[in-house]
This record gives sequence, structure tokens and C-alpha cells, in this order.
Amino acid sequence: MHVMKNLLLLILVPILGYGQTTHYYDWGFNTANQQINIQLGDTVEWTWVGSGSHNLVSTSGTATFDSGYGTVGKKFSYTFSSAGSTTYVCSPHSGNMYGTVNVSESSLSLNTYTKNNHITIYPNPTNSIVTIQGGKRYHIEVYTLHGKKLMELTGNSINMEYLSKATYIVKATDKSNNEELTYKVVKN
Ligand SMILES: [Cu+2]
Repeated sequence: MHVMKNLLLLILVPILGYGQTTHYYDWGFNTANQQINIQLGDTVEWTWVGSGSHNLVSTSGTATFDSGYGTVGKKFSYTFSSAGSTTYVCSPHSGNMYGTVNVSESSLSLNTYTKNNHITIYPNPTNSIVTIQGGKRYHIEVYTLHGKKLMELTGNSINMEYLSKATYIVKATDKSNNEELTYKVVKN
């Protein structure tokens, strides 16, 4: 059982990283009103350029970070796990070193799950495995309500045992039949 659990964790870790992007920006005396637009789950990496000693500290918004001070060549990265905006400054140079990161939810349309599917998924709520009725093989993706993709697989059943207790969106597609099913599944 322990071996199984460890194997699953090894499989889940790379899947959790799927589709995330790192955005690279400079940070120096010329960085006034930096505007960075990213998607949920993305990482921003700043590199210190030019002269002087600077930090990079969040001042308001959804994320909280503090790079500490550094000089040219220092790097600081942060992964944004909540949607919304965060402002930041260099504390001693807040008049000309400041910016905003805007984090938007992924392009997955969260409204599609309200579509009335004739094919059911069961049991729902679930504490481990859910199955899509009919025994067909689908391309299946599991998302959080924020649109972050957690799992991707082929088949008609999903083991959700290792996901936290929450509501998820399950998207099942069968391209050959032009069929797309979307469900809201509660894990408890
Ligand atoms: Cu500075």
C-alpha cells in the first residue's frame, strides 16, 4: 500500500507542473510601473540589472513575497497560486521601482460544466474513483475551480483518492465523435 502511494505521488508531481509558464523580467532603477500579465499557476522570475542594491517586496494584493536585498545578477522567482493583482516595490526606491502582477484564471471556461450531460458520472460525490457511464475511452482532464489542471488521463474512470476534499471540474472529450462532457465532481 505504501509503495502504491509513493508511486502515485511520483506520477502526480510532474502532472501538477503541466502547462505552467515562467516569465522573465528585469529589476533595476529603470523598472518603473512594470506590468506583468500571467495566468494562474505561472511563475515570474526577476533578474537584478544595473547598479545599486534592491529588494522586491509585495505591498498589496493577493500574493505576499519579499526577495531580500541583492545586486546585479540576483534572481528572485515567485509562483502565483491565486488569481488577482499584486503590487510590489523596491523599498528604498519605491518612487521609480514598482509594478503590478495581474494573474488571470486559466482559459478553461468554467461555465461549460453547467451543460446538461446525458451521460452521468458516478458516484458523485466520491471519495476515490468516479466512472463515466457507458464504458467508452475518453481523454480526461481534471481541473480545480480556478482552472488549474491537476490530472490528465485516458479512459473512463478517475482515481481522485489523492486529491484534497474540494469540488473539481472533470472534462472528458472523445474527438472522434466530437463529444465533450464536463462535470462538476465533489471529492469528500
Ligand atoms: Cu531599489
